[in-house]
Amino acid sequence: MYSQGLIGADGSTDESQEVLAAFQQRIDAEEKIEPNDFMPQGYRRTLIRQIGQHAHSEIVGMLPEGNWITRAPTLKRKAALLAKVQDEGGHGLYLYSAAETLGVSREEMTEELLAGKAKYSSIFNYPTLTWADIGTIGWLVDGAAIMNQIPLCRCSFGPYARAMIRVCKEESFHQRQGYEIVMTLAQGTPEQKAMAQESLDRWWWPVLMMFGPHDADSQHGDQSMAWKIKRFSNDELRQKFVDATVPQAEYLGLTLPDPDLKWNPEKNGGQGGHDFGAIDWDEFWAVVKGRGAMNRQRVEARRKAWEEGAWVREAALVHAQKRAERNRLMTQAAE
Ligand code: BYC
Repeated sequence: MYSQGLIGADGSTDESQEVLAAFQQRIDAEEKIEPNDFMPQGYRRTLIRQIGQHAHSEIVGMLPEGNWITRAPTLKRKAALLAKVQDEGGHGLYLYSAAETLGVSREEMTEELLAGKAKYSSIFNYPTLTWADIGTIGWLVDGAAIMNQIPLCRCSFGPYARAMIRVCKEESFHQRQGYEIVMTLAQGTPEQKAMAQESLDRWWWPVLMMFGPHDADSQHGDQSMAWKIKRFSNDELRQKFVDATVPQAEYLGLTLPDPDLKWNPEKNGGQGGHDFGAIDWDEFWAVVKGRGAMNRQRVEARRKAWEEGAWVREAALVHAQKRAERNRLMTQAAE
């Protein structure tokens, strides 16, 4: 078993240049790296950090939307929201399983989260104040997640890439149900349209922060790109997201809260793209470091679930041991 020191550690690695070059050749040849294959320690640590944080994000991400299940306006909306939140739980489980293939246990990852050492996405530290927030989260938060996760389907590490294929299919349903909620509100009464706009005003900038710091400040970006864990940089994905979302907002008749947003035909190597305003990185880092509106409640909710679920984990373990023992005795008797 690998030690807890693996989690959250940087991508530095101390294999020889020859070993690293041979591994890089496999990566450059687009071969998938599987759990039992050789991999540099830094590659393993980077994956444990990213997949573990991704798993935590999915599970913590159930909380802001779960908050609205009992208050959904119709039975149809409630059923869709319930299914979406359950999907997020499933995503967390695939991702914890993918991380476990790298030699870290779910207990270790959870303890790191509860100790405040492992991160989860900054976006889930904002509160869901109105029903419109449920639409906005589906449209924009899941929309940003898809932009980030489609390239992860081509991640060099096999189990992560395969998990992402199903996750992305489900995220696509989530994005559409969110967009449809916002569209209903935007085409509804003036009060409903105002609720949709107010929600968009609050979520737009935090959603842009989801993609992580600018490339110049991205600590892991270059190495993760070289190892083909990430296929696009943080800024590239953020730009693609803005360009995809502007026409969606126009179609809804809503205004993105950025006076500096404008089409720039020179951008993206002459293909054109949107210029947009400056992101408040002080807010981002404050939220990442635990000072967001909901950080304390989110971690407390996870701690409570972890402690109250201890008996389930113990019971499952004893049950598995009993079954293994029964199978052993039956095999012995048959011999
Ligand atoms: N929030 O060197 P960088 C979902 C950290 S779930 C918090 O660029 P990297 C959904 C970063 O971890 C969405 N921290 O890092 C679920 C690093 O700190 P550490 C979750 C962030 O890894 C339910 C430091 O900043 N998606 O969509 O190369 C309902 C420097 O950053 C954030 C994933 O996890 C952030 N936003 O790139 C609805 C996708 N951004 O670790 C929806 C997988 C950066 O050294 N992850 N940091 O302490 C990734 O693609 C990459 O990890 C990131 C960051 C693009 C997020």
